[in-house]
Amino acid sequence: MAKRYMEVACRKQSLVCLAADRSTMAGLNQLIDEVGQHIAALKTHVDLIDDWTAESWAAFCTKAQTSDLLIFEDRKFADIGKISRNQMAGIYDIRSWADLVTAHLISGPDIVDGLQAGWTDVNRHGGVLLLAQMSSRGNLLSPQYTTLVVEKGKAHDGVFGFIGNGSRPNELRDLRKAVGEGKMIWTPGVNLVVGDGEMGQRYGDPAQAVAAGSDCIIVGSGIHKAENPAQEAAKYAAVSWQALQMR
Ligand code: 5BU
Repeated sequence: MAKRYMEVACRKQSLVCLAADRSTMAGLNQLIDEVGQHIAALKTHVDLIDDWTAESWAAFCTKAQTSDLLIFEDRKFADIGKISRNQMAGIYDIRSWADLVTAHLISGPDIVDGLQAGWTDVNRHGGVLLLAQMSSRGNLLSPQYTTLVVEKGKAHDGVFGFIGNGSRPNELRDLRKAVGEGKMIWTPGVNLVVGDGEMGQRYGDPAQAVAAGSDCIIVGSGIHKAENPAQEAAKYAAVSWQALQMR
């Protein structure tokens, strides 16, 4: 999964994953049409769409694949293994279209086996990103918890990387030290305008995040709320690519 992502990133010269947090199918489709060429992955929250249908979602996923994008459902699974496996199915059938998903390790390592079994059930492969840190203020992922998540995640083939806190480069640097070079770090909480965001979100500088060891900057409102999303996405792509080359 890491290799697939880096191949796309190199083709597009962009380490940007777009957090496509729009609530209508039309809004989502428009966003991909506008910024698809500047981003390497597409992050979704399938359960926040008002007019979701299986057919419109399938068409949207085809559009994403045609735009050379990995599809990442940020579901933050957290239940026991067998339930997580079943949650990969259900009405949204995440296992059939998502290339990667996020999970907490709070319930123990079997959650990763459950998610991998979900993909196996439909003869697909996917990758899990474990939440080692979060970007929101006051979150309960303590340094000790982070250490344990990294320890368990590094030892599991089904985990290709971790979520690190993009709003705090120092935390990211520590995370990179603990992770080593074998797995990826993807980072939400980045914006060209650094500081506090809505409802406890915090933003750090995308170039600093990449310099500190991030392999992918996850950008939401910085792109989808911009007056000119394509122009903004191109900016984030350039900044991320330049920072990667410096690193
Ligand atoms: P923003 O608009 O750039 O703030 O969007 C950030 C996205 O990243 C949003 O979809 C969140 O669900 C997601 N996110 C986050 O902000 N912080 C985290 O720690 C994790 C995910 Br994990």
